[in-house]
Amino acid sequence: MMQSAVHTSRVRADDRYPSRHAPVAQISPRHDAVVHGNAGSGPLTQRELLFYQDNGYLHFDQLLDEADVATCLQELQRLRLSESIKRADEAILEPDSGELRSIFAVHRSSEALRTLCEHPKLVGIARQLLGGDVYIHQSRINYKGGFRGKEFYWHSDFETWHVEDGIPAMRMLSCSISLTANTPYNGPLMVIPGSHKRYLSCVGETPDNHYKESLRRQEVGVPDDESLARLVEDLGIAAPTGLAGAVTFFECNIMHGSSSNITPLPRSNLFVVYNSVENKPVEPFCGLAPRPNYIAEREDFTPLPYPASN
Ligand code: 6CS
Ligand code: FE
Repeated sequence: MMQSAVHTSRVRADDRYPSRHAPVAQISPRHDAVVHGNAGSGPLTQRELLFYQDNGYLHFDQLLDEADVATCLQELQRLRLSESIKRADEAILEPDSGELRSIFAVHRSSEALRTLCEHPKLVGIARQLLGGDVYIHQSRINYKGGFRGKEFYWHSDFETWHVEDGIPAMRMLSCSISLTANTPYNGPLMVIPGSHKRYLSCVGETPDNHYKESLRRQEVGVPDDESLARLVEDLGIAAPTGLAGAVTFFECNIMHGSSSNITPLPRSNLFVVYNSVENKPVEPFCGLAPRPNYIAEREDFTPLPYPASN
């Protein structure tokens, strides 16, 4: 009794998804809608909306033109070879090899990548799923190199965005754009279909400046083994793959991760996180200072233009 009083006292009254407070993990139901718009308000059919509603992701084998994606891959090669980029705060290096792992806020640093992040096909789908105007909460390239590209351990993005960035509700999504082929062998995105309907609270307090560690190798804000086993037993795993130009939209609370890449074939993806303008961040629920703006937007909530003028 005493103990739970101690723990609950640290939970803010406006925190609808407490995590990293209690000494044991908990699985609780989701409180928010999954699809916030409707058929007719965008390019997705009723069938696609229902698939997303049930599974928490939606995959398109060839949504974008090869040419658009090829320009972005060239841009990635340029960024990857630039020493100044590697030294920038936005660049995240692998913990052991020092190889480039991610570059954040690429919609701010690269014209070509910004253009792709604002592509009307992507914005149209994000607007339909999120029910209206959206802005970019985060963008990044994950360069999972060949031979020794490291994994991203299982996590719900929302858990981190809620606890560390202060995003109040599940009204955001990620879009993963394949810049190289994602095959069953080179560490593609894996999702647990349907896991977006359950919220897994995590054990362990958030350390100061957690992002400096977590973006290289995440250890706090990941599910415990028992909860993860339960999810997979109930729901299974899907790993959508595709050539460059394939796109996977996935709900902010879906459990996902990816394995390391020991093939010689790099797996490079551009990730864009769209958030509803009605779901702007408040103070982080962990009580610590917010993460830098290049990881989690909290200054510029200008809605992305749509329909675009092209
Ligand atoms: O902490 C973050 O915001 C990021 N980390 C991971 C492992 N996935 C989502 C997100 O980009
Ligand atoms: Fe993630």
